[in-house]
Amino acid sequence: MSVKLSLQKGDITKIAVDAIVNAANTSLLGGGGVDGAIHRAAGKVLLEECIKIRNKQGGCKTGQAVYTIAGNLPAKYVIHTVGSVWQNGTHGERELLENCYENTLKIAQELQLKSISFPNISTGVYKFPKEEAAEIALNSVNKFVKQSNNLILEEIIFVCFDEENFKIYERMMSRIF
Ligand code: AR6
Repeated sequence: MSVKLSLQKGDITKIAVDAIVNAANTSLLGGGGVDGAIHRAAGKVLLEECIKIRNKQGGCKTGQAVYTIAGNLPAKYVIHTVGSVWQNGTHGERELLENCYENTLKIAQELQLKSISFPNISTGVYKFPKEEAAEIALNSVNKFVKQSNNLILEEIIFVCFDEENFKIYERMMSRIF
């Protein structure tokens, strides 16, 4: 079965999928942006689960991913990944952002998830240029899907909160896929 890739504008906390992805930070203790919105909507169980992971492995490195249950969210799981902070592009920012998508999708496969939604990781507080971040997101997902035998995922949704990202994704998705 081939995977369906789609685009939505809005709030990722409202989407009922097997997993939503959180653009977290290395502390896993929550923050602003989409991270704050996810923690607020999920309730305190999310922070408690993140603290358990912190106690076990000391947070989450940039480009890596971990998962928790999703508390009050309509999703079943939250996969927390830490995007790269944009500096000037010479600090491995692109590769690290690519790793976020790849490592998140690996977890989704391990959990045998059928649907997942991604926010535009790193394009808020972390200031990654939006065009480049979108290209990396779409190319990484495309590469993962093409390389996987026995892909369990059936639907991947890119969720754009701001109009600028939405327009970029709209244009790029028709070109890449
Ligand atoms: N649903 C979907 N996307 C959203 C939502 C939402 N409810 N709210 C914001 N966005 P950011 P980053 C979009 O700053 O750049 C946090 O404090 C937003 O428009 O959330 O990876 C963490 O704790 C933007 O396009 O994440 C970290 O410290 C995108 O989400 C740091 O920010 C990402 O913006 C991570 O920075």
